[in-house]
Amino acid sequence: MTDGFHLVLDGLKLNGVETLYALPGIPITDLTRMAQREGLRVISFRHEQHAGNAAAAAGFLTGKPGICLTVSAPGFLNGLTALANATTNCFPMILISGSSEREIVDLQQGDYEEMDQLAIAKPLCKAAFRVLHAADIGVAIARAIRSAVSGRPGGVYLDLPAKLFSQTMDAAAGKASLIKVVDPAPRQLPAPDAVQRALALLRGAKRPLILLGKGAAYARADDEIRALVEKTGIPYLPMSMAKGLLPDTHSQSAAAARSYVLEQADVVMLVGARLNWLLSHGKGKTWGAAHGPKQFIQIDISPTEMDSNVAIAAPLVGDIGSCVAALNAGIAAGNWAKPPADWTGAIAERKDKNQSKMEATLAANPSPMNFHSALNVVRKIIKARPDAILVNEGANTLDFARSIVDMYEPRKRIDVGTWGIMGIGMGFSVAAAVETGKPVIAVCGDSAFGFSGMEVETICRYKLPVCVVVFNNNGVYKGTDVNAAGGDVAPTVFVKGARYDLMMQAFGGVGVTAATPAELDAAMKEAIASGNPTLINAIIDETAGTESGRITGLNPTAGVKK
Ligand code: ADP
Ligand code: TZD
Repeated sequence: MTDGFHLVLDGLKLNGVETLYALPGIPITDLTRMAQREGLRVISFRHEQHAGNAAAAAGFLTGKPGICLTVSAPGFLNGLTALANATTNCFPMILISGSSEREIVDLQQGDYEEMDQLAIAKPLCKAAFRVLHAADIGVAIARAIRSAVSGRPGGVYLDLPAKLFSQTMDAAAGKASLIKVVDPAPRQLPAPDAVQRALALLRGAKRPLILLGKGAAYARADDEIRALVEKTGIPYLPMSMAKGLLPDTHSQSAAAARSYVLEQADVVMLVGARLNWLLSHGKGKTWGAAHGPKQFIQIDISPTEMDSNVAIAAPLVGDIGSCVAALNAGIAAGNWAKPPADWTGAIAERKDKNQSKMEATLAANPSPMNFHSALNVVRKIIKARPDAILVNEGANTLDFARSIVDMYEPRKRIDVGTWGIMGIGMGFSVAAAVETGKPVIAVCGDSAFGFSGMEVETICRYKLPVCVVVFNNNGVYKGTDVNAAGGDVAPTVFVKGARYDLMMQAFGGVGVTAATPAELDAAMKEAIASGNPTLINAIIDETAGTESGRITGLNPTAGVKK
């Protein structure tokens, strides 16, 4: 005989799942124990949101759905933020939650942790399934995996009521009921006429631009994308998580002339990037409305992404690997002329000017440190260890790191993503360490770090090579706000001079304070060389930075006297 517990584990193992990001409790405690016994790795967290974020990051980093396992109602809800965030970011993950008895939940008779979890999860993920019979577990796992990774990736919810786990069935029939998913993320070839339309538009461009998004990083078409950029000679801009797809030091990177190229380009090819708020919806001043209309080519696996904000003249629907390969074949077949020299020359000129300005700012050594002088250290550390993974959250800490810290390899930068969500820091760091075995550097604002700070215990418990650098400027954005009415401190201000380093020490990790770039450099080098869990409390000038970083204008009261 077999039972629900074993069928769940066997179904996951059959599909190559190796790690569960979990938090035990009724009714899944035994499932986590059995999982360990069956050879799965169980990474047990202190709060489900971080287990969920870890599963989401694992999904992005590996292309396979990361699995998060939680208890019912409150545990499920804690994991739900991560599931919704994964779906928003197009990361594949599966949230598996135990749930209470259907008969009692549906009659609202007040079961232990009663909640209609399936109904609540549905609008927040790509697909949601509930399993009532042990014989259906195999089908449910197969559908969950396929839903998470096929087409546009996203989050999937799997509801497993407590009673399911102890249901028994014949072992041979149970084994036969499991499904090994064949080709879970099938290639989707673009239509030949759509390829020709895109090529024609690109060929006629005077000021072309390629925009690489995190979909391009996720697609693992690194060589094809590099070939496309280099064969066409078109300047490109990476979105934050597409940094490193080509090294940021690449001569065709237009990142240091971002506003100029967005404003001036006449044909823009989006590769796995949406025209959402992060790209000013493709219109307005940022996009040089005054310089005439632009034409867009968009490569995306989701057909309904097209025309979401502006007209897409050449939609190219398919997986990025197949689409870019088709473009490369078309380019190789014809006589391809590089973009006009006045375009690339004008970009180079602006890049040089902006880069020299940046070098001068980075060279300054103010006391206390500011974002620039501290990030200059991180920049050099990543240059020396391009295989390290950079996790990044905060406001100013995020914006400045994105522009200052060059990335050299694909999928080495994971951050706040489409929602600009705080709290991904430690969950993402745990997954990055577990899934890749590489050193992880988490650069977090002090507010951002606070959302997941308790997971430093998890990092210590599993002895993960994570170096957390908390940019401590005493508050949300800055530490200088004053409550005009007196009394309590202002809502954005924290305890001054907080010792985040002691949090890591509390669990046996290394905790250090760094007040200068030299101290930060030494502490980071030591952390990476030793692989020991480390938290560096980097003291940053509390007057540095701006409210909300670069998106200060999104505050509804921007410009209003407060
Ligand atoms: P960014 O924030 O970096 O601009 P987005 O998350 O907005 O990126 O966009 C990612 C896009 O990539 C989504 O529209 C998604 O449908 C698409 N995408 C994800 N994976 C693939 C893939 N393998 N092939 C094609 N498109 C993909
Ligand atoms: N809650 C969640 C889940 N996500 C958010 N983005 C916010 C609140 C609002 N918020 C931001 O957008 S940035 C930020 C908050 C609270 C923190 C900024 O302070 P910090 O970073 O200390 O992390 P800097 O670098 O000092 O600006």
